[in-house]
Amino acid sequence: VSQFDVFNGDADGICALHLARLDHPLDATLVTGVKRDIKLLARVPAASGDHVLALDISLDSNLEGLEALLARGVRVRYVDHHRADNRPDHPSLDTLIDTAPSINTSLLMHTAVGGRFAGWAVVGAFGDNLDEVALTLGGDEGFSEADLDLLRRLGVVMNYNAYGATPEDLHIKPEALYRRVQPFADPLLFARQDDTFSALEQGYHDDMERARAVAADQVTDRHAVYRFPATKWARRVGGVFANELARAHRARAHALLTSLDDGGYVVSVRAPLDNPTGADELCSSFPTGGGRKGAAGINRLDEVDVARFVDMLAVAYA
Ligand SMILES: [Mn+2]
Repeated sequence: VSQFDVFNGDADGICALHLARLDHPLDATLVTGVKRDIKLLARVPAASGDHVLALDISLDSNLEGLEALLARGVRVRYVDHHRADNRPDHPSLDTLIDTAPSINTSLLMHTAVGGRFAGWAVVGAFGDNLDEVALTLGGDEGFSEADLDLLRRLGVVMNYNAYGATPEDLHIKPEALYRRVQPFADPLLFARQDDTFSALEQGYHDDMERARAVAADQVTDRHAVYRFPATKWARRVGGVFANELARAHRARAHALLTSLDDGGYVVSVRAPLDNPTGADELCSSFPTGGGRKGAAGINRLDEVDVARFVDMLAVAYA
């Protein structure tokens, strides 16, 4: 029996996998990618009797790959917080899926492992901008304010590191980042002892400085739209910059359009933190869009559709 661990390359995906394997160590083949590279199940070469753990990747987006695995006799455990309207009813499929906006995959895994190694669940929650949940859980676990600040910084840079069009855009590829955290049951020790954290934080600050220098395309009390150039730094920092905007303007929806090399844009949408709904529906009305209620995206928006998208954003959050 072979084990395949399939996970989103962001903080949530890496922390969820890390919790699962700290709790139950197994030698697994890793399958992952950049944050937007979510159709991961289709490339899992599992055979009859093998086991797959799928973390933090939309079931709806992976339905074809999932059904192929189940048809081949593979057992699949699926833990996720993205919309899953087409969950197959199959005896070899075990799902733990919750789309509540205050839940993510590492928090689901936190519960699944009985609350062990909770620091990594706190990191995963901070990585998804779930600061209130992270502070509550971290406080209950006895972390000091200084510890929580370090866990927050770690979550932010692990999440930031997953953004890019391809793994070549990233400072460190998600599989390599997981291998770096793998020896550390305590995220505070990882942050203090492994130089990956300081390297990521330096890269993060350099990219954010470039992002903050960009003026908004359009801004009202209710929504704002930014356009970024087709550069590595823009592809890396866009998602985290959108989170920063969301925190700074809680009543406002934000859309960030990052230019693609061959024209068009990749789009990140953040619903207002005071009203964290509708981002998935807005993005899903475009062919390559999807995501969660509070944060969603479109993989390709053509220039000709930009005006229609901006109108829909304005209407959705009027
Ligand atoms: Mn996630």
